Amino acid sequence: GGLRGATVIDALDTLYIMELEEEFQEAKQWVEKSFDLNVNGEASLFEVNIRYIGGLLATYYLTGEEVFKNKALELGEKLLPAFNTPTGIPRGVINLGRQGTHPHPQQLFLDGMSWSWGWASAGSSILAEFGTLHLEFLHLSELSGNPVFAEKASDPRAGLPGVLNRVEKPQGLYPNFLSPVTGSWVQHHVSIGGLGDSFYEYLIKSWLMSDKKDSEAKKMYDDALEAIEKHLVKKSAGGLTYIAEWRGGILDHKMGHLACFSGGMIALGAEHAQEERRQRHRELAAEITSTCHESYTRSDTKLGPEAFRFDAGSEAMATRLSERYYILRPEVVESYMYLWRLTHEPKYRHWGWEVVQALEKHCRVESGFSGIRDVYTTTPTHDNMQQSFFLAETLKYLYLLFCEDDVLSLEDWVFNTEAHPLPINHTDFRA
Ligand code: DMJ
Repeated sequence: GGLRGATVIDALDTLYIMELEEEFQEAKQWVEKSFDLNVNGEASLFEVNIRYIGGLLATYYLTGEEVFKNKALELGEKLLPAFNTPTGIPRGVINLGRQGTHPHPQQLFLDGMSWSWGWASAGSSILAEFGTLHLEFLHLSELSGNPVFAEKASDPRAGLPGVLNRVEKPQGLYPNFLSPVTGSWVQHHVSIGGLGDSFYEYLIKSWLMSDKKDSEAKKMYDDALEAIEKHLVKKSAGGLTYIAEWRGGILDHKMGHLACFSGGMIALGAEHAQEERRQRHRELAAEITSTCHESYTRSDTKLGPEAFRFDAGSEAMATRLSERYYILRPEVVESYMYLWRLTHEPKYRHWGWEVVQALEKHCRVESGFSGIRDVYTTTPTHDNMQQSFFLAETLKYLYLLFCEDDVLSLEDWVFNTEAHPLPINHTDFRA
């Protein structure tokens, strides 16, 4: 169910940046003529925001063409009912079509237009979902002149509810599940990978996008990173630095592929850290990126698994059959791109090139690229799926890794969590 055309919209800015004019025009025509926003069915607030709104906004800023702005604003308005909760923390799922009906009537906390994921504990909202709205929503306010978007995205931390600042954080860490009704944590699972990841990313990027004015976001980022360093950053017996997950006080010595974005984020944050942290964070970013590179080089395909572990004698390798797949994810090359731009150490380009070759060798199929089911075999089978983030992120970050620094300069742009560039904001739209 839900919106169609994720690949077309996620790829728009990549096509534009790569100067693929014909393909871009074809995609634009699809947006003009065939993109239907009134679909009845389940849509993820988070995915609609990062892939569709992010993609449309970035394309608007790059091209100045009104159609992209208008569609982004229209979609943004359709997401607003999800924020209708006692705490202002939005629910994860929304129906963009007919109001008052939904496909899963048995689901909890239904209010007719939005509801919580069936799989998330007790009707909770997810940190990486409600914490990944700020960049796009501030731009929606700026472009529409309507502050409602900025207010909604800011409420969890800054606005009247301010739940995130009030709620007690175990050891300063942010668990991944929060009740949008009571504003308390529903489970004590902390992760810088899936379910947590882009919450941290949007704190530092909100501050950067506000032209360094959103000091609250910066402080939350600094404090969160301090807690992560203290409680989750570990070194393996073989000398590899990694970020573990935390389950109610017990460490799970596992890093998801998703967590590999953190090398880039920490490197970006380090440039703006206080003197005493700067060098330490630069080193941490380089070490994590190197560990993620190890997860690639230790496989037969030279592509990394969905998750790798540091237990039972294992180092940066998947130990479970269910974690051996690679679905064209971008996080490792994303970190290479940031580390290259910030250090200009040639190894990051070499590592990126290894990925290009591995993708060509193992993932290229007749009609595009496909994920693979097992990175630890030289003859992997394909999963016959090309995720939309492959065009939005993986290929864009690889392209930027080999461009000059002034192509989407980090001085002028922040990338949303789906790699859609948004301009650094010089106005005052912060709630
Ligand atoms: C992307 O949709 C985004 O980067 C998101 O933040 C996490 N997962 C995928 C890519 O792996």
